[in-house]
Amino acid sequence: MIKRISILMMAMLPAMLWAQFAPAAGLPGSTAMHADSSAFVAWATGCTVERGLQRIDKPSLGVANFGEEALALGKPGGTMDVVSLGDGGVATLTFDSPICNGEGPDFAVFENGFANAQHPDEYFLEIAFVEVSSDGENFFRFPAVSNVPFETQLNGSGTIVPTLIHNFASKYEAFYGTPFDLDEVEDNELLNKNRITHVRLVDVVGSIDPEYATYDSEGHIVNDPFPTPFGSSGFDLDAVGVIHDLAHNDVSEHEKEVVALYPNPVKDQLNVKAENLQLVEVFNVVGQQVMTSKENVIDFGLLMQGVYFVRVSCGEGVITKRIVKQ
Ligand SMILES: [Ca+2]
Ligand SMILES: [Ca+2]
Ligand SMILES: [Ca+2]
Repeated sequence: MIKRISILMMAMLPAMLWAQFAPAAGLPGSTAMHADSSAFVAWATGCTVERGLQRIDKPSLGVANFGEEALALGKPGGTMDVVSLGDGGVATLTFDSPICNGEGPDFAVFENGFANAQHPDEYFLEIAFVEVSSDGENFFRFPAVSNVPFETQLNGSGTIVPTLIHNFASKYEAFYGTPFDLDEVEDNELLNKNRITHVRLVDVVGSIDPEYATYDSEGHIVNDPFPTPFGSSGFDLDAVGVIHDLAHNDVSEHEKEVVALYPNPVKDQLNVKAENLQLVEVFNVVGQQVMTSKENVIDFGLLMQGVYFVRVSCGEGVITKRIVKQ
């Protein structure tokens, strides 16, 4: 029995070494999300684009010029309803309600990829890095991986198998969004994953020439169709769909779990459990501040009996809870 298991393990080893990411829309295990999915609760309502060159090594050709910013707003419209970024171009999107980090993916990006008629498992995709910000100034990139070999340049009409790329937008054909889960972005004190106000897409140049190349999170050159010396050069943004936002989710319920005040009611010592505790303020029922502390234990012993509000400032934000003193 043990021998049979080890043979099975060895048979599986090559597949484990060659990381396979989710396959194309319609295949088992695909993460593609159709534009009509009921998971989408909102769409981007603002977009600004800084166009990149049509061909980064030939500035005289000028910048990409297909489409306009408004075409990235609202629901996906497909092939022609896009704004083209050009080599290294950047699109920054905003939303009516901030995106928050709910269960699973939190938003999805739509591009206008299409299948290769000769090789149906391959797609013409122009990919982009995805970054998020909760202040519009500090942006944090999803760790993206490309296992597309980079010894030979994919030419301007080169195609990619979606299983080779992860956390790039876009991985899927038109009308199928690539989902992004905020849990996959590294935590940073300058990023509040429950209040994402901006999503940014940065075109992958795609050249394997080290002078112009862009690199994935593992330091590998990202091989992407190049050159594309025409108006629709680079990533073609169709839409960004929101799955979790503050208008549809009560993140205060989530925040309550990460801050605990006990016992309640309290007689003398109130314990404060919170990540990165910064300040504890105690208010009476008429809103007067009666105590402040930076400690995890608050002495209620001298306070009169009654109801108090304890405001905790910590890494998760500011949370206020009602405490009864006996
Ligand atoms: Ca999430
Ligand atoms: Ca394009
Ligand atoms: Ca569009």
